[in-house]
Amino acid sequence: MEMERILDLEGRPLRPPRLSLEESRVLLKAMLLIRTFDSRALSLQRQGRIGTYAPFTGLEGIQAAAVRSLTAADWLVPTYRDTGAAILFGLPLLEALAYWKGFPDSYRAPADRQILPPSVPIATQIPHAAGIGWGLKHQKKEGIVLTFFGDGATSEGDFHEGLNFAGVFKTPVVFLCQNNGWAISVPFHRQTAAESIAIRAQGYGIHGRLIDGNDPLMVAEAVQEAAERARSGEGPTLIEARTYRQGPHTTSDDPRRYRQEDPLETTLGDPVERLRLYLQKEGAWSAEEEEETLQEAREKVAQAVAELEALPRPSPESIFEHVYGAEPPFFQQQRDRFLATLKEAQE
Ligand SMILES: Cc1ncc(C[n+]2csc(CCOP(=O)(O)OP(=O)(O)O)c2C)c(N)n1
Repeated sequence: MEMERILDLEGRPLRPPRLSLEESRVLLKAMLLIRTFDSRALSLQRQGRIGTYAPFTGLEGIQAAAVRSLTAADWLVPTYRDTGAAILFGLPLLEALAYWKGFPDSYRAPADRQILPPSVPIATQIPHAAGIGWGLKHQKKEGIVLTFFGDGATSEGDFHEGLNFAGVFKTPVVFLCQNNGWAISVPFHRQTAAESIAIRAQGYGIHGRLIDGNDPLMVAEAVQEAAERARSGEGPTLIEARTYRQGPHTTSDDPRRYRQEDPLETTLGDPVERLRLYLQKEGAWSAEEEEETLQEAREKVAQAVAELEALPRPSPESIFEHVYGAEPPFFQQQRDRFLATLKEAQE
């Protein structure tokens, strides 16, 4: 299976893209917004103003290009790495930041957006996505599901169960693997002996596609086509988007301990840079426009940070909220013990 790409590393189109120049400009602006968010969030963590954070710099092309195919009828099923996708699908910046600051009732989507809370246990969201897709089909509702996961997630049983189920029941789901080459310190070649993740789609009887994830025009096209297939009843697609995580796995990780030089960095380049070069060559992007976009993005993020820091501290027992609809007795006992320990410590 060949990796598909539209833009080369210098932003030259190898074939005419499906996206118009105006659509590509909107895409670049979206990528710049989430890149600005990501670098600000990383600084906030380093300053002790939010908790652990999972950066996505280098993956903006995938996240921004993928969600542009979603409508209000659709569902986004993200992981901890997909804050950018959630923001661009409508999650308020404040909700995203509050999640990383540990507010238990954060990451709330607006009423017209269906975004699941980010999945931290690896791959558990894959069967959720398959199940939501099945539910939509069963209830004859319009709408499709887009779920993200990493290369490491494909070694979990949940990946097999989710894709197998989706294949058998032809659920309207786009399974989007952001293969960033690493699962923390484990390199991709230790995940599978298969030549790619995309090729494994064959084993599930579903459509598979291997694409350059640092080529935002390619991602936009592949996800749009997968979304169209899902909407027209043709079932799920597994897309493997090859990419490179520029930062650490999370802020608790130091990649220099396991990753010195990575060929992915040079063979895939930077998604923002590639789209920018393309638009500049087409005369559709200028340095002034970039500065304006970044200025606007910085203001939006600064506003959200100010709102975040004005929020009242959540009470310690709020970590017990939103876990069960009807609380079982052991859970109530846990809370009582927790509060008693807290009181003891305070005294
Ligand atoms: C079930 C489970 N096992 C282990 C972990 C610890 N863990 C957190 S992230 C991670 C690596 C995931 O790698 P990948 O799926 O490639 O996603 P990436 O973080 O690279 O986006 C692991 C093993 C976890 N969160 N959940």
